[in-house]
Amino acid sequence: MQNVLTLILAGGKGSRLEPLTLDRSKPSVPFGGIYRIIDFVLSNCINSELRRVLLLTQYKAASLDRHIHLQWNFLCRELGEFIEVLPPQQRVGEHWYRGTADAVYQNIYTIEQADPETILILSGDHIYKMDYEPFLSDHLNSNADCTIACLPVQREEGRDFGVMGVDSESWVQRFEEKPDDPFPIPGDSSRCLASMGIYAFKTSFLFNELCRDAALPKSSHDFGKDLLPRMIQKSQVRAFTVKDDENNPIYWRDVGTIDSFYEANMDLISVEPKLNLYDFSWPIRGYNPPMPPPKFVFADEEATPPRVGHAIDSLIGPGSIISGGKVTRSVVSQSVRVESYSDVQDSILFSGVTIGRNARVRNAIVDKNVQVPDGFTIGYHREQDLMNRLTCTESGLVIVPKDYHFEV
Ligand code: ADQ
Ligand code: ADP
Repeated sequence: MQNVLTLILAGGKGSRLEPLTLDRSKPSVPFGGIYRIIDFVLSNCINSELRRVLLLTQYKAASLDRHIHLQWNFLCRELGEFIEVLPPQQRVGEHWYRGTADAVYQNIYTIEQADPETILILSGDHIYKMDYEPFLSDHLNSNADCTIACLPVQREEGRDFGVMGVDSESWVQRFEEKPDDPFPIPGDSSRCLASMGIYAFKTSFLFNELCRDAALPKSSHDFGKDLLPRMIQKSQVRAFTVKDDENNPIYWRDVGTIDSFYEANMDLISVEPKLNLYDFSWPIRGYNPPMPPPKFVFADEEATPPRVGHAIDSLIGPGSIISGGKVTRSVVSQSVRVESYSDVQDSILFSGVTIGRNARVRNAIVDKNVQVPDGFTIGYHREQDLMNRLTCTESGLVIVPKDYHFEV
């Protein structure tokens, strides 16, 4: 792992996650109560003993930058360990990053300084737990120029990914980025092999490919669209199917839409979640503020009217107080207040949210610092939610943007 430099592509706009990404990039969107999306890939790196990490940012990076400086500042530079944010510096050309390959190309001098033998490229947008060691070992042992991590997915889902065809020894024969009609895995007509956007490269090979691509005027300078399809023509590109300890494909989600973001959060509160945060052998590091444990007060079902200060089937973050209100099947961040006689169901509340007395909230994602006024409802009357100019999805979710003020 000493000779590996990890680059995390963290510049994605995440427009399909708006309004959650109006102020922040997709990797810094809060997730699962105390985490940001980026915390999953960074935790995977630390747990896999990868301690030389550069994050390539671009779009609205202030929130991500602050998060990294506050929460991921424990590595020791003197020992050659770092997690460092590289904002676009326009050092190689006069433009911002074009595609993902261009983001790497523009930082080629910084990468050279670390002098790695292998470059691991990851995406900052995904929710998953993965030990990168078996993947990197396969890459080194097979002497591949490039190895792509992949998972079998349903064929229709393949339209959102790079899809690969491999021979019996896992060498890639074919690669198409987001094909209209993804080609199946031989012998398994319902599924195809999707790229996870995780690549291991021999450094010298990657540098050559990046320099060649940079000179091509028609290239969009993207790994999936340009470099990988070109590379498989003449190089040794390998596919590695990622499996868990029981030899099953791992849980991995690109939470690219509001619906997939919501579902991945809701998975966490199921009794047997697909992504288990309570597996202490693979800790996910989140925001760890000096805050007291969550508190639940005023639970009196005998009172008239009954007061029910409790939460069930939910995650509740530190510093939150459920004070006479009821929270069901919800993910609640830190420093949230749920006041008396209120009712929160099937919702995600980001930090600093207050749910006023007698308010009712369901099927909602409420972004930071929103005060839901006393007696207000969200998720019950679509017309009222639309009138308040909240985002309403076809699936019935309502999103309240950060710092939104309700007119009362
Ligand atoms: P997409 O996810 O569609 O497909 P893209 O939107 O380019 O590809 O994002 C890849 C990663 O790069 C994300 O983490 C994003 O945040 C980041 N990123 C995007 N543009 C960037 C830029 N200019 N600078 C820095 N970072 C940037 C890719 C592959 C597919 C593969 C899927 C898996 O192209 O082949 O199947 O990922 O999700
Ligand atoms: P966002 O809306 O994405 O939270 P911020 O810039 O407010 O954007 O927060 C980005 C990062 O800074 C997060 O990691 C958050 O935990 C941290 N942060 C924000 N405000 C504070 C604060 N007052 N004290 C400590 N950390 C903070």
